[in-house]
Amino acid sequence: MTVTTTLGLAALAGLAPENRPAVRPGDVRPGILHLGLGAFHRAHQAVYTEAAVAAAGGDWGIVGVAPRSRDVLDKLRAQDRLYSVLTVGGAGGDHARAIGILSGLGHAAGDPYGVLAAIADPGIRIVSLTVTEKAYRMGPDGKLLLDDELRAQLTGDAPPTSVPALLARALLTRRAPLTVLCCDNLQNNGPRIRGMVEQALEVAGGSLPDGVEFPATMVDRIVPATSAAHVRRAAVALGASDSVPVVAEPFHQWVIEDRFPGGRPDWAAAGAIMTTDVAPWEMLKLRALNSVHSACAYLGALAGREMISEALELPGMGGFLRRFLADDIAPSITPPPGVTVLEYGETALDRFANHELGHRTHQVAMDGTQKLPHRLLGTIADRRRDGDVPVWGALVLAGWMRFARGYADDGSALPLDDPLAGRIRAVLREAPDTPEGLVDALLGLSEVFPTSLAGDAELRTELVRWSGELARHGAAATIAAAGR
Ligand code: CS2
Repeated sequence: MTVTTTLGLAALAGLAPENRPAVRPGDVRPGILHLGLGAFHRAHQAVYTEAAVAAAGGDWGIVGVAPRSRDVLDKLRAQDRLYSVLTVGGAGGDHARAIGILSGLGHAAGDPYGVLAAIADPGIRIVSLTVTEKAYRMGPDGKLLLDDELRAQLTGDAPPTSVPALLARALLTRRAPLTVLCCDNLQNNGPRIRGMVEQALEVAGGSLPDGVEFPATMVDRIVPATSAAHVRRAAVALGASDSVPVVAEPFHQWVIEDRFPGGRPDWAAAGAIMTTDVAPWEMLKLRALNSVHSACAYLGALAGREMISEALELPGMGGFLRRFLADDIAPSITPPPGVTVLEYGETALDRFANHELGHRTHQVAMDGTQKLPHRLLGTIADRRRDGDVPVWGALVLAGWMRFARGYADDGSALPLDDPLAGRIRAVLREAPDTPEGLVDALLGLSEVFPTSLAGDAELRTELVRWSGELARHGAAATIAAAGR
């Protein structure tokens, strides 16, 4: 099927009613500035916010700011700030809907002062973020990782293009009530970002003004990178070609701590859970979903599986992941009322099995040093505190360690896409290529492992044992045995 129309305001009237946006770009005045215009934001918070405004009104248009690349910005501009969300793997097949909640666009790398001016506008009452773990420039203890360049950005000697500098420089002058809403997969994300911003402000020569809140959130929707095939499918489902569609699973969830001094959209009207305590949700999601995702990614990539859904089909993978959930994860967390870890885990496994998503193991494997402390190391530390050896969690960690060597089991290269890739390569160059050498070298990364784990002899033994199994038998056979 050939689609001849291009998405834009002029194309909306020709779209099927169920594919049209719930609001038109420009009709809603901006109230939110969002840093991080990637696929996840566009398939999650933007969709919730559009539905909230359609249901309950309010000036809550989103000014979308791209931190680095301007590619998406230019394409969105050419489409009157419209894009579509293609939902795949649901009962009714592909479904695409245009989203019109973007009320403005900005570019942090190209025009950081424009972004500061936009945040200073009292009409903006929420600054939300999806910039991934590494952009916050925090160590595992939540301390700001200050280098000369970041210091110069904070003191005003260099343009504030990084996230800590944008937030700190904006808050030096911003007075009206404001909420900073972190929507990244960080443990205790709101308070953690607050601590980072306070440190950044101190370097910038200021302090946190009154009336700024940092609520915690739990965000959830699987949103893989959009492939060329997804672009073609989105055009067919939408009835117009879109150069920047995002693809997502049907499932979505958002739990938000309700502290918004400057007001907020009626997200509950769009299905979000507004609560006073996000922690049990956040813990559940990081530990029982994200860590299981990482397990599929590292062990699947080692076994040569390209997609998460294919990794899940490795013999024994399901059995192993269920043991990981039951033996290591469930005992270490208290889920929210009415939810069990095992049922939640089963739902996560069903979601990972969605073949239509085309979610690559290499994508989820990215940034392991930034992700694992939030999703896996807490489970391991809690089990060790209880005097237990988290056998399956150790296999996942050993999987990451072996992945970090840079080779799959068939000898093909694996990408080490991680801000600490240089450090990892350097320590591995010096280490003997043995299970002990690998484990000791990587446990020695103090940016990742707290001393309580790095110096834990029993944990080390377990990691060395699994590393040996992976080296001798490969990931596929190791998983087959673990899941039997
Ligand atoms: C994934 C997440 O890439 C990853 O690390 O585990 O992006 C995951 O898809 C989302 O958190 C699901 O909400």
